[in-house]
Parts: sequence; C-alpha cells; structure tokens
Amino acid sequence: MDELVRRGHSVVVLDDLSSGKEENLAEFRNKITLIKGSITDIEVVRKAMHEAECVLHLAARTSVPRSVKDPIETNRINIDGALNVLVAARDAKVKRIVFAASSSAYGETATLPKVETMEPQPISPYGVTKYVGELYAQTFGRCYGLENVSLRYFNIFGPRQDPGSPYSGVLAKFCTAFLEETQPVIFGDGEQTRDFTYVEDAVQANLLACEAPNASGKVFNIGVGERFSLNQTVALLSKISGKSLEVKYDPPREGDIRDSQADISQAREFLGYQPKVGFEEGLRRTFEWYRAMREKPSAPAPAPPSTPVKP
Ligand code: UD2
Repeated sequence: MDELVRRGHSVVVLDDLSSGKEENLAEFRNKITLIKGSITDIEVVRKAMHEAECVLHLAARTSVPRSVKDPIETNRINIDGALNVLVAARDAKVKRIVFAASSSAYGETATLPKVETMEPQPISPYGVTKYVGELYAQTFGRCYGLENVSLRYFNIFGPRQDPGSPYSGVLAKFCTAFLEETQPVIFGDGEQTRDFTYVEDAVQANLLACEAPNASGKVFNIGVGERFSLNQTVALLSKISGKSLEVKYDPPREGDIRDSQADISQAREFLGYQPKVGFEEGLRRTFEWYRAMREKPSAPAPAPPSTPVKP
C-alpha cells in the first residue's frame, strides 16, 4: 500500500482488521480510502472496487493449523470470499486481479526447489483453499476474460505482522520472544526449512504482476530461492539481538510441510522479479522494527525501513 501511494496511485483498502491494525496505515491514512469490511460481504467488495483498475487480493484467513482446526471458516473466507472478489472484479470491469496464493499448495514434494510445473498436492485445508483460489482466478480469465496472476508466496515476513495470536507467523513470534526474553517454541525438531521472503520483495512482485505482459493466467513462485531451518533462525536471532534463549520443542503441527524452497525462474522471466533483501538482512530489519515498537508503545507504528524502489 505504501509503495502504491508513493507512486501516485489512488488506493482503496478493504480490510476487516482481523489481523492487521489501522495504526499500521497511519503514515498514509489521509491519502487512502479505508473501508472496514470483509470479503465475505459481496456488497462491500463491490463498493471497494468501484472504478478500480487493478485489484490486489491479499485478504485471507491465514495459518495452516487454524485451517486444520476450523476448515469451514477457512473455506468460507478463502474460497467464498475469493469468489466474491472475482465476481465483483468481473462486474466492475477491473483490468487485472493479482491473487495472493501460497506455497502451501505444493504440499510435500519429492524434490526441491518447488517448481510451478509440479502437481499441487496440498496437505492442509489452508493449502487447498489457496490452490482453489488460483483455479478460480484462472477460470475467470477463461470464462469472462478477467486478467489474473497468482503469486505463490513462500513465507512472507517483515514489520507490521501481528505477533499476538497463536496462529501468527513464526518470525513475528520469535522476534517478540527475543525482545521479551520469553521462551521461543518450536513445533517439531526445528530442522524444517522455509524460504523466508521479506515483505518488500512481495511488494515488488505485486507491482510487477499488475503490469507484466504475458503474465495473465499464470502462477508464479515468489520467494528468495534459499531455505533456512527454524534452528538456524533462532541462531540468527541470537546473533542479531545479542541474547541467548533456550528453545522449547513441542510436537509438530498437523498439516505442516517439512521443507519449502522456491524456484523463482518463472517469476524472473515473466515478471522481471528479482529478490532484493536476503533473509538475514530482512530478519535484522524486522527485529529492529519490533524493538522500535516496544520502545514507543503509544506512538503510531513507525514506518518500516525500506530499500528505495526505482519508479
Ligand atoms: C504457510 C505457507 C506460507 C503462507 C502461510 C500463511 C508453507 C510452506 N508456507 O506458512 O507461504 O501461506 O502459511 O499462514 O506452507 N512454528 C514454530 N513455532 C511457532 C510458530 C510456528 O515452530 O511459534 C513452525 C511451524 O510449525 C512451521 C514453521 O514454524 O513449521 C513456519 O510456520 P508459520 O506458521 O510461520 O508458516 P507456514 O510455514 O505454516
């Protein structure tokens, strides 16, 4: 959102604020229109899309374990909600929709890295809903001519992620644990790996996906192309924070994928995507942002550090 405003676009945000906070928008609050509502309400979606040229559909009920616990609710938001977004985009004659898909669609693959030509075999309800979202987007391209691009995100992290829910992303929770000196909990042996991708690279991918020619109807992995284990992540945070914490190891979570690493060749070729922030640098920036937040608890959320992006 910040980058869209910086580039002079007119931005409408539809958000039910179920996991984000309005104060995260503080810096640009008077430059955007914020509609508080849910994608499960098609009328509010239609209102938000009035005169839109491009739609970035990021709204979802995230979290693999939450989907295992309550698949109906995940389905209602991620599939019924996505369908509302697509119908409203079609009717509003939106030029293109960019859908936030997920690496969870792959499930466990026999080899790494994961390539878009591999058959999706999700192992959680969340992975199913994200895969169905891609299929729906492509089908709206075929049936109604709605341009669509799906970005399969590989564990996006960075400032502003809410660390306060049991379903929060692991890095938001670990950064907070290191700041509060509480015990980080690892589900499993900590040797599972993720292609952790800094939020700025997800922003880059979205901006490219809005305009790239020959991208419509396609699915792209958005990651860095590397992988780090949770144990390595804890070691990096020890180095960044200068603290050493003892980790608690709990049983693995249902639906958890063991290893995840993206092949990003297709995104490089069709979108011109090139990750710019490595994992350690992204983790350092994220940790510093949470630290600044803790030091100024009543002030509006500080803007996250950013790499200048060429227009
Ligand atoms: C999945 C998707 C990701 C995104 C996300 C949205 C994969 C590989 N990735 O992320 O692309 O769609 O869902 O929710 O499917 N963990 C701990 N301790 C904690 C929290 C988590 O050990 O306190 C573990 C967790 O069991 C997992 C890893 O950390 O092995 C990452 O968990 P996560 O919830 O941050 O993200 P993940 O991989 O489910």
